[in-house]
Parts: sequence; structure tokens; C-alpha cells
Amino acid sequence: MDLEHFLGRLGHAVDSGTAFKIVGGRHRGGIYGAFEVSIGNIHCTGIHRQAYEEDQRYQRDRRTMLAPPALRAVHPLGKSPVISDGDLTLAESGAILEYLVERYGPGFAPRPGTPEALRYRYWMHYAEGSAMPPLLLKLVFDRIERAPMPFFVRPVARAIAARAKASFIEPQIRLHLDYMESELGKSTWFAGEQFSAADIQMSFPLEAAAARGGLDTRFPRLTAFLQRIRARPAYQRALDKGGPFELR
Ligand SMILES: N[C@@H](CCC(=O)N[C@@H](CS)C(=O)NCC(=O)O)C(=O)O
Repeated sequence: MDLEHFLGRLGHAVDSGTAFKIVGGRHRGGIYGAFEVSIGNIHCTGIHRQAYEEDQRYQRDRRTMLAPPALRAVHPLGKSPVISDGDLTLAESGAILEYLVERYGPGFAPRPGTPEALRYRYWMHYAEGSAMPPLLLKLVFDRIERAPMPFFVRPVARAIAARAKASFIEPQIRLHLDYMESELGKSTWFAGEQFSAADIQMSFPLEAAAARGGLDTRFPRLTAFLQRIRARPAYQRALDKGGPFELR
């Protein structure tokens, strides 16, 4: 298996819920390994064939949409992605990617000390720190609008949700989409001309924005970015392995 596929699985959502475990380190001169995951849908390239073992699947609770308690046995927060590599258990997609790149795939990060390395770091943090929060709020408020509730509460709840979305959440998402669209005018990939793990990390908020945040052909560079990401052979292998995912 290759690193692209490997990292790719990090995002693969609880819905498809595949857990992987890193099963090895260095092996006959090659490097192999994998991870224990669920959620998301990402993709990468490069390690060793048979690098990981499919271990266990965690299914989201259909009602709460939360991960099952069993995932807390892996990490106390019970979130995905989470990896195990030998004695190490590591959560947080950005930290996981950085760990995997450092340990198994240095080619997925720009050379330290370059302007690209700084951009790489920026987008690694930006994805979960800035891009995801308004998209998560959108998810929550969309659900409030659709949630079953007593008829006399419904108009009030819907009005509050609609107001929060129109006054804050949607303008914030738009602000970020415009920003990311213009940043991709500077280089092919987020950190520069080379594909990097920062693109993997950024692909998750962009997939979420395409699913629920209004990312469409009005944002041609972001749309093309997603198409390029999805066309990567390793991304396809990740889907073959983990099954389709759905971000609502
Ligand atoms: N900032 C964390 C977010 C982790 C996270 O919230 N994952 C969600 C899925 S994308 C999850 O596990 N949801 C199920 C739950 O909270 O029980 C990361 O980047 O890894």
C-alpha cells in the first residue's frame, strides 16, 4: 500500500467506519504500516504494499451521529481519525498527518525553511482551526431545522436556526471559500507546486463545503482542486478499500 492511500484513509468517516492499525514499522528495507481510523476521506501516496491491515469498523450512531463508545477504548475522545502505531495512539488529523509524513513519507512535506514549508504549516492548522468551525455550525443548525420537535416549538427553533445561518454562518463560509479560492490562484496546490499532506488535510473541509457549504462551480479553482484530489489513483484506492463516504 502507499502512503497516499494510507493517509487517505484518515478521513474515512465513521459512516464507512473502517479502522486500521499500523501493523509494522520497517520491514525488509521497506517501510510499511497503517493506522486505526474511521471518519473522513483522505488519500496519499507512497508506502509499501500490504502496509496495513483492516482491523475493525466503527459505525456512527444513526440517531446521534456520534462515534460508538467502542472508539473511546482507542482514544478517550472517541473521535476519528485516530491511529495506532505500535505503542503510540495519536488523534487529531493534522497531528496524525505530520507524524505519518515525518515517520513514513517525508516527500509529502516541503523542505524545511522554505516559503512552501510555512504555507504547509499554515494550511495544516487552518483546515481544522478556521475552515471547519463554520462548516460544523452549518451542520448543527441544518440539523436543528430538520429535527423532530413539538409543533409549537418548531417555528421558533427554525427561525433561530435560519437567523444564525443567514447572519453569521453562511457569510463566514463564503468568506473562507472566497479566501481559499483566491489562495489557490497563487499555486497549484495549497503549499506550492507540489502536492503535499496539507492538500490532504484541506480536502476534508473542502469536501464538507461541497456537501453542505455552497462550494460549487462559482469557485472554479476549488472545484478543480477537488476534482484533482478525487482523481488521484490513491484516493480511488482509498475509496475501493473503505467504501463510499457521505458528508452531510
Ligand atoms: N479536529 C479533529 C476533529 C475530529 C472529529 O470531530 N471527528 C468527527 C468526525 S469528522 C468525529 O469523530 N465525530 C464523531 C463523534 O464526535 O463522536 C481532527 O481533525 O481530527
